[in-house]
Amino acid sequence: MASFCIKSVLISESVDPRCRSILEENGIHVTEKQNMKKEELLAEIKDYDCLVVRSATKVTADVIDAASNLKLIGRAGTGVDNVDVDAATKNGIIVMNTPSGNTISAAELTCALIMSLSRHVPQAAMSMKAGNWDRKKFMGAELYGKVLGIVGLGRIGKEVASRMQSFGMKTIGYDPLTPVEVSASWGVEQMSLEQLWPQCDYITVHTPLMPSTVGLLNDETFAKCKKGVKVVNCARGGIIDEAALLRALESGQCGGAGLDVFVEEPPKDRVLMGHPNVVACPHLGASTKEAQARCGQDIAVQIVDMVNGKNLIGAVNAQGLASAFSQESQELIKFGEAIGAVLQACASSRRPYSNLQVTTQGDCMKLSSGYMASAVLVGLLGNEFATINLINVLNLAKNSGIQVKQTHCTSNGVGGRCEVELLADGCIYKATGSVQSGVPVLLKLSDSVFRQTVALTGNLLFFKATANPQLLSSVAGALATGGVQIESFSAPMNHTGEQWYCVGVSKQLEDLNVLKPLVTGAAQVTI
Ligand code: 9EZ
Repeated sequence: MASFCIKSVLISESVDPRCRSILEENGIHVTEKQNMKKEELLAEIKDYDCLVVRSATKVTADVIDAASNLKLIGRAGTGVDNVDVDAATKNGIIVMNTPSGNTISAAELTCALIMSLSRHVPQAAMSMKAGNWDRKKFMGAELYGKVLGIVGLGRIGKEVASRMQSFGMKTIGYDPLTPVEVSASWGVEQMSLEQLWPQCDYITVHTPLMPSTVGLLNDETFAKCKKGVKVVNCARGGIIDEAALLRALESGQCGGAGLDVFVEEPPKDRVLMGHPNVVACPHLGASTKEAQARCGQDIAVQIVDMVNGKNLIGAVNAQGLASAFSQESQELIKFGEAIGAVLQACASSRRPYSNLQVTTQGDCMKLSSGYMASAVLVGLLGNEFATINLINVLNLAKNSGIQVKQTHCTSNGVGGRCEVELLADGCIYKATGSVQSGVPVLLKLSDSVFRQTVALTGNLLFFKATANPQLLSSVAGALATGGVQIESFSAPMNHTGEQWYCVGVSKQLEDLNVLKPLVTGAAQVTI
């Protein structure tokens, strides 16, 4: 996609130096400016194609609105909590994170907190520093033979499992996305949360924060746990409800909590952290040299791979578009945009658009089935929204009341092709085309099948008329009078009734109305 050409990157925080060098080795100009005030960032950001941040830069809607050239926001880290993803999506900006760079560090800190809870190491160390020698107070329990419940079995949950298995813990878990056989192959027995709660001596959460995971541990679920259960949250603040946790600690229902993350960071209310059975860290999950180095490198490699059309990894707001960034897709996207532009020209000022149906057919169109409707919409709506692209076009279409339907069917004899049907102000416009030898072509417009395929490039004039002996010469005459030369011509196969014709022309006709006495419909487009 031409619009994802990235030439300049602003790094607004301390990110591993390999990030800069990887970007520069790939011909991207990098500027590093740390500790900018908001006003400075607002002024600076407009010059760049891409912004790379860690956690300190708050990429709010006003920053995004000031960023007139921005195409990509990259976060060197897991999650995008400091980026307004909705505002970025509206502006057609991809938001990307590095989902795997922190995995080992987050898993290791989780294990450190589990061990701290079993042997009271932090409390004992504080007691020693305070001049005490208190051996009774810090009686612990072995992890060996105890049950660890792992809620969320992604990368981090899996690494926690293998580490705690080496301590002889039994690992059970739950995840809505990981198949039972997959987790079983790493020694984690999956079950429902209802079955899991009462079995656990320890529970650790490794889920994203979303409506279904806010307060996953709450008054109700704590009540289903073993008395004295110990819990760890190194994932996101709020997965364990903080007020319910404090109540469970006070009643003894919860025997201890290891917390690295909080609803508010830093937390103003210190009561929870002050509880003697709470071991808390100031969000240190990713705070290792190795994780920072990996995330810095990962974000640079991901940006370079995306720009080179090799791969799309870590994007959070370009779902279904991954295949659009491959080299093979560039022609298919151009085709979709071209056919959208043809329909836009044919529908002229007929509004509103109410329905768009895009049907891809055959193996060579399969790759595009995830984004073809978006590509067509970019061509169709391109004149109406200044900053339209594949990232934001589905949102724009939805907000304009256009129902979009996209289907793919395996080839039924015909080669790869794409049919598009547009309902505009009650009128149906249809176009069918494909990509032939790398060139987007139109095969059919409404019910007119072209005898020669129409290459969708340059200036095209379409007109609808009933065949008659004077038709072509009179149209040619009108074009000549307008100073327009004919470069190609495509006639319909069928000559009965009203049919569409296409003329490749040297430039657009200044006034289409000169064709009015000769034809029943006309449209022109430049691709
Ligand atoms: C939700 C989840 C895990 C969970 C994990 C992931 C999308 N998603 N949801 C509820 N990756 C446990 C309970």
